Amino acid sequence: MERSLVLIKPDAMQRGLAGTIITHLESRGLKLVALKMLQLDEALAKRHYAIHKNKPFFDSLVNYITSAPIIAAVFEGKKAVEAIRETMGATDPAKAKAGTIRGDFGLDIEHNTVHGSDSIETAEEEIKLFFTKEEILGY
Ligand code: IDP
Ligand code: MG
Repeated sequence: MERSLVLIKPDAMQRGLAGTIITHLESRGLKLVALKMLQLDEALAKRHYAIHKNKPFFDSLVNYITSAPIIAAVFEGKKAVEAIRETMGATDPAKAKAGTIRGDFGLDIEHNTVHGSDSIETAEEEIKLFFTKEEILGY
């Protein structure tokens, strides 16, 4: 079964949206198979967002994602990667459809509430950054 990494970002944690976001994803039929709360250090933030290291927003993004605790989760399901991206909505909340997580709760293109892996390959790499095999549970 396909898996994807979800991060509930600092802006969502600070506004008490963690439960709402998890419920939203569970309601889509996605199964929660791993979960932890942590505050990213700079090294892990830079690894997670390595693909963006040459972007003008990279330093600001690392600053933001390390600014408060986050929740990291693995969701499993049919076409989980695509289903989560669809449920999250577009990167820029101003362009995200109503009813999507970012469309309803995102503040701006940086503080956009939630992260979801963008492909099956990326998901596998990202999950490994946050979870050991033993932390991913079957039920
Ligand atoms: P995604 O999260 O929808 O996959 P990416 O392009 O991979 O979007 O960007 C990663 C994260 O970087 C975004 O979720 C957002 O927090 C931040 N970001 C993306 N584009 C911008 C920008 O133009 N300005 C500031 N932050 C950005
Ligand atoms: Mg991305």
